[in-house]
Parts: sequence; structure tokens; C-alpha cells
Amino acid sequence: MKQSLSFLRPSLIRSQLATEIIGRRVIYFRTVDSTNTCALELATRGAPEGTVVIAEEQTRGKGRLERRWHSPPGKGIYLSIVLRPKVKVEFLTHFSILSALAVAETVEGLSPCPPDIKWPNDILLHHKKVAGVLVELGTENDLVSYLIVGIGINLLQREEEFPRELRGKATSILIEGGEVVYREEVVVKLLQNFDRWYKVLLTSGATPILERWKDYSHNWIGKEVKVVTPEGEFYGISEGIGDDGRFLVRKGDGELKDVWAADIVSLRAERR
Ligand code: BT5
Repeated sequence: MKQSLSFLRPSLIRSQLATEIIGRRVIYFRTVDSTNTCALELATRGAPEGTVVIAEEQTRGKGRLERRWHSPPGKGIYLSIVLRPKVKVEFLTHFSILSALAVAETVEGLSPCPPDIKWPNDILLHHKKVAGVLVELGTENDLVSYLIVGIGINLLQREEEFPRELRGKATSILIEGGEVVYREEVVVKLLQNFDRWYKVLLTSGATPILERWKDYSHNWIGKEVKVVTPEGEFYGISEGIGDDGRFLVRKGDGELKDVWAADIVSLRAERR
């Protein structure tokens, strides 16, 4: 296995990036509380679209709903992208989907295991989470004024390096038998995939992205799932995602529910 050097080389990332929008500025930290928090601050101070904040380590990496993202130094990729799309807040889910797709394409081929996307933004290998996406935003009169996409990918952790509560639930490219390339190569591939899909979204809309997403999410169609929302949970059979990016679940009584903010649990995985 090709080991990365101990520190990322931002100059290498900048010199290898062939993107139009994403990565116009790359800001690098050895340690930061959260790249998303840092990018949010920069965005409120006018950072241009495409600004990328990347860190070697996060001391307070954020997940959704006040959860935490374990971000040990040198083991993964922790980065955030500033976007300024001129869209209404209701289109936010498209950005989660775009981000998860760009991550899945990046992870694909790094290990022998094909990635699987669990709506809205978990990327799994062998049913375990290898990457996650956190989208945060600032609004002005119902319009997005800036949007921060935070991406965490586990590359080099060994099983015993994960905190006890994540063992069995989290994985890394190394654990999955991956040939880890230099971390900079993964960052460049990720930003290029993101740039390509972002331009597709701006010029052609979400349909091509939703179509491509299906290549990575067929494990989640026609399956028994539990849907956990802030208001409570229910069970049903997953029917994929709708045009607006919402998750569709057919309940036992036949009602089709579309879910906007939720965690999906596969009942088969839960029984394993
Ligand atoms: C996410 O939240 O999956 C979003 C993760 C986003 C992290 C990136 S890193 C760069 C940027 N800056 C930030 O501060 N955040 C973003 P969620 O779906 O809520 O999942 C969080 C849950 O995943 C936790 O409660 C744990 O159970 C689990 N988890 C935490 N760290 C993990 C890790 N390194 N690998 C796999 N699972 C993890």
C-alpha cells in the first residue's frame, strides 16, 4: 500500500486541479475546529464561490443535527466548499445528492468494494460508512446566498483507531483493502468530480444527477426500511428518490411518503 506523506501538500492540489469553479482558492490548515465553520465564516465575509477549506485534522468536526465527525490528523479528507448558486432554499436536497454522487465516484476504485449511497448523504462500503456530507447554508429572502458543502472521507484509519462507538459502523479505504493513493490525488479527483456535476446542475438541472445517483443507490430500492425523522419514525418499502431529491417510502397502508430530512435505516442491516 502506498502511504501518503504525513502532511497534505496544498501546492500540489492547486497545481493539479483542472476545474473551472471549485478550488479557485484553496485554504489549508493543519488543525481547525471544523472546515465547515471556517468556510461559513469566510462566506459571510464574501469568500468567492469555489473557495475550498481543507484541514489535516478537525477538533470539532460536525455531522448533521449537532452530531460529530471523527477527524483524526492525517487519516482522512476533511474539506468544505463555498458555493453561491442562485437557487431557492427548496432545492437544497439537490446539492446533498450532487455531493454524495461526487464522493461516491471518487471513492469508487480506491478499494475493491463498490460504493453505495444511502440517502441523503452517506457513502458506504460493505454497509459501513466511509464518507459523509454536511450541507449548511445562509439565506436571504428565500434565496440561497451561500452554501457550504462539507465532505469527510475516511482513508487510512485502521479498525482499532475508530472510537469504540463507531467500530462496526465506520470503515476506511485502508480497512476495505484499498490501494490508497496520495491523499492529494483523492482531493483533486473529488474536486474535479464536484466541479463537473456542479456545472451540470447549473446548466441542465438535476435530472442527469438523479439518474446517475441511481447507479449507486439500487441497494436502497424495494427494501424494508425504518425512517427516522425529527417528528418520529415509521416503516415502509423504499422506492428511491423523487425529482425533487426527496426519499420515497411506501408505508404498509399503501401511502407514499416523501421524506425531506431523515435518517434511513435498512432493516436487513439492522438484523445482521
Ligand atoms: C455526516 O453527518 O455524515 C456529515 C459528515 C460531514 C463531515 C465533514 S468533514 C469536513 C466538514 N467539516 C465539518 O465539520 N464537517 C464536514 P451524519 O449523517 O449526521 O453522521 C454523523 C454520524 O456518523 C455520527 O453521529 C457517527 O455515528 C458517525 N461518524 C462520525 N465520524 C465518523 C467517521 N469518521 N466515519 C464514519 N462515521 C462517522
